[in-house]
Amino acid sequence: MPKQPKTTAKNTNPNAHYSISKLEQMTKLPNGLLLQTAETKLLIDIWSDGIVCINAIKKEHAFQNFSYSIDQTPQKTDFECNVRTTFIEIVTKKLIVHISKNPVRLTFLTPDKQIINQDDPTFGIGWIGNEVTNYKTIQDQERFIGLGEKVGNTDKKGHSFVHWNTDMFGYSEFSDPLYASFPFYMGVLPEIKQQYGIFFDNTYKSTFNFGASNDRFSYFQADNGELKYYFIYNDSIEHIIKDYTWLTGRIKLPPIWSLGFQQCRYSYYPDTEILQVAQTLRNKKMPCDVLYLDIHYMQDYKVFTWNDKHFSSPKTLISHLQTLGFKVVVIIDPAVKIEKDYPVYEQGIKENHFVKYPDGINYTCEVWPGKCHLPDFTKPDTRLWWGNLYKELTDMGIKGFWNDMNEPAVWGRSIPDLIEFDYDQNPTTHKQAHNIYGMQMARATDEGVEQLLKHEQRHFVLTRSAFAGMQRHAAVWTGDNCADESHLLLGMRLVANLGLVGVPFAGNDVGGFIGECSADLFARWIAVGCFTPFFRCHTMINSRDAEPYSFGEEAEDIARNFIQLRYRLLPYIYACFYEATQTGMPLNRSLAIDYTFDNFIYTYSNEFLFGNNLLICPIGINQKYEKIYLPQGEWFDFYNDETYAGGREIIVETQKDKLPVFVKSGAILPMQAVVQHTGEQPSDKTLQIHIYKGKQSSQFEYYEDDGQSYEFEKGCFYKRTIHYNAKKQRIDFDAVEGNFISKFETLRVYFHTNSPHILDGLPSVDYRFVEPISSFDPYLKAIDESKTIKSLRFIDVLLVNNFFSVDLKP
Ligand code: MIG
Repeated sequence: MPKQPKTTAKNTNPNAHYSISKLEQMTKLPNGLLLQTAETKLLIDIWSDGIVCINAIKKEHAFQNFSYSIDQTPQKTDFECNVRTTFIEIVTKKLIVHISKNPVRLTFLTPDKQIINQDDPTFGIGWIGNEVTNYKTIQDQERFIGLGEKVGNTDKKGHSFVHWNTDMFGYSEFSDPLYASFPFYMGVLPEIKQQYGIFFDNTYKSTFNFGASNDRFSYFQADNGELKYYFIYNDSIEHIIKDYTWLTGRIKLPPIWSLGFQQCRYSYYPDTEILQVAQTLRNKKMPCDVLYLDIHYMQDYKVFTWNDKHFSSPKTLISHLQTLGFKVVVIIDPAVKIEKDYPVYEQGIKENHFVKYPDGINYTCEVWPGKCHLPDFTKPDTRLWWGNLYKELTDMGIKGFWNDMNEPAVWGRSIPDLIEFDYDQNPTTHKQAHNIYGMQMARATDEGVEQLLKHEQRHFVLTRSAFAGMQRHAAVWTGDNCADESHLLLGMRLVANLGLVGVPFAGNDVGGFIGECSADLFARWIAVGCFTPFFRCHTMINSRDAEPYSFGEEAEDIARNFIQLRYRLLPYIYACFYEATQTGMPLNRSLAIDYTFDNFIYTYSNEFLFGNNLLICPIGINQKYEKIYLPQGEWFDFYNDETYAGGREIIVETQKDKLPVFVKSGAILPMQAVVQHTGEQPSDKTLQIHIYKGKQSSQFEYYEDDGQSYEFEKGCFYKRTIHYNAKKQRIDFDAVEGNFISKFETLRVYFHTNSPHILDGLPSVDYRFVEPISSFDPYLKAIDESKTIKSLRFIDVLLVNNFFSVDLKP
């Protein structure tokens, strides 16, 4: 049972901290309880069996009842409310909320009375002026994971983080805050093998302290606003992520072209330069789907304009690139240049779209175009207006938009706090609107473009700034990183952390934005980037060329290998994205999701699973040997099928052209032939299914559709579960659901096993996932057999829609 809380005397000093005190009044509500003390009100709202919303405010305030993040309404939930002499107990099917009366403190328990989370008995929820904090007891051995775009290791214990979206050019391993805020974390309790999630729904500047500079408590705190949080309890991290993304929304199925390789720089111009990049990629057979136009395509950096000197006919350019199989993504920043007769400016003034000082004067800042006004994306009319401005661009055939600088970032880096925002008819200041600004810009873009494309063609939005729930609207990249090894590694931690907070579509600038990559580092970065959901090379103005063919022959071969691998893996990747739309599960899975209570994974924060089946161990190129960790289970070396028992560290030799990747035994990995872009039909219409022998049966949900329209909403998809039956050594293909016709006609099942003799009699090939590096250099060694799978057995069958089985025994 919870510890008996101490009582705190109310302090009469108005500058002092005070905590919620003794319960004075209690009202039962259909969904929970309203508790009142002398100074405060506390609402307990049951959202489902495992989700409870707690909201504490000062008595003189009213509950705001508004959130940009939440995308759900409470579910009708049965619960009991037992009122005892010293405490109240709310009991749902999954959870007990124990509320002591004097003072009012909360403890969350499992149905069998194990404490999962508990207010600090002395301080609980308290205020200093308007600043509000919830102090929590740190449980034995407790770990803290989540918070999204935050540096550091997976376990954030002993550290403190701030949420205040910041343009952090050239951040370091220790920088905080960065561009995006996700006030959601999960507590892991190894002692009792339990876990919970807390989403603090407050957009003011907030701090999360997991026992930094004190040995007494953890806390979350905001400068102002409500102490409103959702407590989520479930039986695994995976299910908590599912619940959290049920609350705050999940990604939409992206257009498949956005899952291909993307090439960017600051900036390609004029038009002939970007055409040349396109042509070179095609000539060199380096698959690519997307090219970017950064700020130099605009006239004087004015949004929604074109520089006609450098881009005399954008429409022709876009369709030319289209015929080469490229999509174009253009950048759009929030700030609007103050310039007479510039239509966006004139309309903005006339229709009142810009944020203002309290005296009604438009706020003026300075960014790329010079003096600018900022649209108020927290105002519904302004979002509509902004969304429509994309019309000229969508009319040209552009379906991808990149929202940068939306923290918002302005020269001088400190927007005065008194600037006013609509906040969807809850007028407020910059203090409350700052963190939500980027997400609302991305939302305006997303909703506008979707309207313009009439919900016929899927589109893509990329944002730098974000807040919880942003995943409904856009993908995110982690801003201005540096071309050094530490950034390659820390980038992977950022992407995995984003995955923990419901943002599966994320990536880093491959090759690093600032500075110049060595050829070896670039080659390694492409290999790692191939296993991130958003896969784009980008580099800063005034830096050397950074296309995958710009680093010499060897790096080019390695880059081609991994970009090709990306395309071969598309059937797997697309199915993983589909899963993300259904469950919120990320593509880059922190090992804390599946191996929550394995202490070792917390010292290997760079490693992650790509989808459910591939273990990626990002290592640099500077050391000759590196230590990696294989979690429990059995693992196949991706390149040569050597098998390893997991639950231990192993030492690997660093090889330029081999990123350590392992496949989980029992894995089902659908793949296809290489294409140069996703719009190209594979010449070989074979769906390749790689099965990795395991002791346990497994399954994979295969998903396919046209990759670009919304017809799937009307049943035009092709979905089937593939089962690997370990005992019978058989794979079963369930009957197809949906009425899309697969682009594959035949099926080849590859069976990976460390005891090949069991398959004697089956045809076999020497199989490679990556090609040998060409011997352009007479000193280079001949073909390296360590990247060949010898005599890989396979079975060919016709792909049919009904249930069928493939026997893996000859
Ligand atoms: O202050 O548009 O993070 O990706 O290339 C720089 C120019 C503004 C910052 C983005 C970067 C982009 C650059 N932008």
